[in-house]
Amino acid sequence: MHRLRTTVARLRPLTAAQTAQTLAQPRLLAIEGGLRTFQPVRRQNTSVAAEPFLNGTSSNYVEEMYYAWLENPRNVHKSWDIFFRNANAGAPPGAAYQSPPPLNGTSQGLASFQTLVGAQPNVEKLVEDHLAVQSLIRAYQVRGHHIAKLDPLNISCVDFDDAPCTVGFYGLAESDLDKVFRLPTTTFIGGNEGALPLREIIRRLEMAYCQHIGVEFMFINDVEQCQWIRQKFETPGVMQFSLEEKRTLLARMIRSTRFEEFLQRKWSSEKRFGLEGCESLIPALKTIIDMSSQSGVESVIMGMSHRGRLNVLANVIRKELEQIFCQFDSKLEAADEGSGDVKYHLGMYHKRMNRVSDKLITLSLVANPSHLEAVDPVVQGKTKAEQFYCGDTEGKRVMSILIHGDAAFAGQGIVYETFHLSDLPSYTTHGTIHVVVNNQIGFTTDPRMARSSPYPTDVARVVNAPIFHVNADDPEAVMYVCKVAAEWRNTFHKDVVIDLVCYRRNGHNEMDEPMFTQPLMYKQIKKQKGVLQKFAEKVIAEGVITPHEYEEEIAQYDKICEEAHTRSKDEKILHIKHWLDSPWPGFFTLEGQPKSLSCPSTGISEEELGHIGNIAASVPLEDFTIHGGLSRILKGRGNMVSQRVCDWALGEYMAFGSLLKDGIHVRLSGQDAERGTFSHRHHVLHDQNVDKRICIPMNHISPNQAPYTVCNSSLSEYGVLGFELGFAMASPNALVLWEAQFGDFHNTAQCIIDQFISSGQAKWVRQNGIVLLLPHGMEGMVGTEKPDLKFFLFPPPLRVQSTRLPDLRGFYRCKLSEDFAVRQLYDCNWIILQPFRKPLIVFTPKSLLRHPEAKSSFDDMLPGTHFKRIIPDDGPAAASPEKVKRIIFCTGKIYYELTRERKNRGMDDSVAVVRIEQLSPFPFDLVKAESDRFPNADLVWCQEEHKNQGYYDYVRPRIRTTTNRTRPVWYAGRGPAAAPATGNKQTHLTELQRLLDSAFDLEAFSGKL
Ligand SMILES: Cc1ncc(C[n+]2csc(CCOP(=O)(O)OP(=O)(O)O)c2C)c(N)n1
Repeated sequence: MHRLRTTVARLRPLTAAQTAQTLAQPRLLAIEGGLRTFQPVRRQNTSVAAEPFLNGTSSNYVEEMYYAWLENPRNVHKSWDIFFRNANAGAPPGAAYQSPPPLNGTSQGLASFQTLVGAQPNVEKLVEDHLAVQSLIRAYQVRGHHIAKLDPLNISCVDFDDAPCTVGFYGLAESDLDKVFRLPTTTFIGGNEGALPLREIIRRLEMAYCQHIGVEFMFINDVEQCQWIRQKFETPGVMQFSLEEKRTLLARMIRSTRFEEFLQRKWSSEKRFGLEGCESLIPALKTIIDMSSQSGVESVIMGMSHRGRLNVLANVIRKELEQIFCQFDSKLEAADEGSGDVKYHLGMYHKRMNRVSDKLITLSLVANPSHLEAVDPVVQGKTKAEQFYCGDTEGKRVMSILIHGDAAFAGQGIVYETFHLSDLPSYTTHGTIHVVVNNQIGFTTDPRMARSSPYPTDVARVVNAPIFHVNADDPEAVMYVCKVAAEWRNTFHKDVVIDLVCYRRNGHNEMDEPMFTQPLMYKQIKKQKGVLQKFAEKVIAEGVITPHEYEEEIAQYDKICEEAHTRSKDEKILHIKHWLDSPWPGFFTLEGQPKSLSCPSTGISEEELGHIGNIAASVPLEDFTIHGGLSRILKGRGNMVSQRVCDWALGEYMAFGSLLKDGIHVRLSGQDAERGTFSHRHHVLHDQNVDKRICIPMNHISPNQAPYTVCNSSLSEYGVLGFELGFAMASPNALVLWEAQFGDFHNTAQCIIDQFISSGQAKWVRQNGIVLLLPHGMEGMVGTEKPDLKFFLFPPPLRVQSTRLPDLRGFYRCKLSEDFAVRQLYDCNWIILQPFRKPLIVFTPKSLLRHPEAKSSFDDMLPGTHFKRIIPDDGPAAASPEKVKRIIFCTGKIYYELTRERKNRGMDDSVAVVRIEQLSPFPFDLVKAESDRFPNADLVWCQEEHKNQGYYDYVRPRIRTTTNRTRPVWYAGRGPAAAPATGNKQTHLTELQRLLDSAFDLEAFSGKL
């Protein structure tokens, strides 16, 4: 009884508010294979409120009874039979049931009671007892995990329930334990039995919910899914394994454990972030992969941090051991250029036979930076892309697994952002399996200081993902939850979390002393028997394997490691490119070289321009009513096409449309990207009369075109940019663009820019052609933040070589080699021999979207044309260059202010304005040509951004280099400031006028050297 008392005390029923909420929702009830919907209001004619025993908590139970009675009146107790008969016969509210008379006498009600239902036992008590049992079952389902034995150390200090409650909560007593109770359809503990004694009910619930597995799922608002999970964990005897399965499990535990031991023996003073304390991660992942492969998955993409990564590479992905071991040799020479990365960050890709399913499977582990969890959205994007390219619209062939640390999972906001992508149509990967290595510590910080939620996994509840907590010291329980998780994903294609509750046997890394900060925890850990040893003892006792066989298995794996270690000594060169997570077959020559070093013309034919332009100006669907304002916009586009000019929006159409026509997939994603934040794009048209009917004209360009994906994203930068970067990683033959709402918001995704976009190639020899569209420009009207991108926040590698002309062929001889620009792109990051995919960051316009002069002629887009790295002055200044007194170099929208001011001042022939369109790599060759063209001019850089926030510090040394530092480069612009812009329109205009004044004052800089 004591057990019952404590258990029941901790399993409190729902609060009244929770109950009311539950009842307010229509629910599905599974009935003999079919589904039927019912409303919370009973079908009986009798009013619920009028029945004295029917309250919020009882209505579930009554519904159960009612449906059972509908199937067969004999299914329920006689008292219920009479009650439902009376109710269905139209007994008035309150009359279908009446309390039995008090024992000590008669009452007026007795006569009518007997008339209605005949002589009854104590029906009220009966109902209450059944309700109590029902509540108890539900309480186990909801909160059984609170009392499950999840912590191998038994030190968890999570206090789930401090409210006072007693066994009386359910009205159950010891004397009820042997009474038989009918089981509701919301439990599977009965197996084939419909009723059980209370004692057995509790025993089975304890077995299902309170052993080494804690199942958190009752928050899921889908009855079918809850029933599915109940069945998986409640059905008696469901967790059983064949001899073969146990042997495989043991073999995997041996590999996992002995691998770490081997590394420790050989390199005891090297950091490896070992898995000791959570060795069951390896069989866990392998079980998920086996199950998924059996159900048709062909590619698994994984992301994880440092903990156990080498072990995963060795024993899950099966990277050759010698390749791993040789990474410990610090004298090994790198064959590839770039910085390389530490061994526990590198990625991997491997195709192999899965022995359980007998099917081929590709496993990849995405390279990642130190920044915990940053890789999560990248993995999701890559997974989505692979699904997209193989036409896997339901996630049946490609899936992702994300492995997390407990502290990082709870602490890093990117985890939440990634979860919120999980069910969005253009971002879903149709279910991710998350595995948390919950070693109950983050570096030196205890969970009670590291999170406010009881579990590190609570973040997953926002997307209704079931969470399976499991004691990682029980490999069988781990294997079982992994099987269920894989089945869950395969059935519902939704995220699921496995929380491996474990410990960390060593410090954060092998050099750290954990006793400084967690003395008691580590005293306990020192006493803790290793999980392999415990499991081996168990299976030997069960007769699954003999001690001799066990020893042999260990010796065999140790030998494999030793032999690989010997081979690793022969490795003389470290090839980072052997650690690629996303190879691009066909993109390289067989030697891994770029197929071509020339950049073809990006121009397209007049006919194609006209065709795409007309699509952009039309609604290609019949009977589709667009908004009147949009009709005007489309008409305007039509006019531009007939005048052979493009504004930015039409230019975008030409670029995307021509690629699509050539079979290249284009994907544009970002907040409000479909319409465009500034209402210029309108790539998705909405029928004004039919709800959710849309038209994407870009998908009507040609019958054989590639599909165009344009999608509004969740309001996230870090998550969505990471996702698109991952998408772009999967294939070089696609244009993947991410657009920030306003350019300055990119800095909430700075980690992706710094850790992946800027340095990914140098660290991981991995190319990526992601394009960032960042609306930028100081308009003086939308507050202090919106206008400004801080140029200095962008890829530092692209900002090198400021004082030295790049040593590229021909340049020193001042002969402009044709492929200078292409070579220069290759050379960023100094990785010359890679194929040509570079991230592109475009500072896109805002007010220029509608500026009448910001248009380009079709002539600039015809075959033979290229992107212009600079746009020279072609006005009166260019006609007589020797008369020009000043060259103003600039970039972006200030050009239009400058030319307007120049005209107003009548200085068209004395001042040349040169636009630098490609800031990085810096177009030294073309800038040099311009400064040479105007030999008598002084050189000025003009920018609208504040001095410390724009480009001046970047361009000045470079422009000076083009003149061999013989000519100074003056500055015309705002002074330094902390905020990106003033919030005051008038101040903005005054600042602007001041900078224009100095730009055109030909005396402004004289004598200032
Ligand atoms: C974004 C980020 N912040 C801080 C760190 C430094 N750091 C490295 S590991 C670690 C603790 C991680 O704890 P947990 O997620 O529980 O994983 P564990 O190391 O325990 O396996 C910290 C704080 C980091 N790598 N990344």
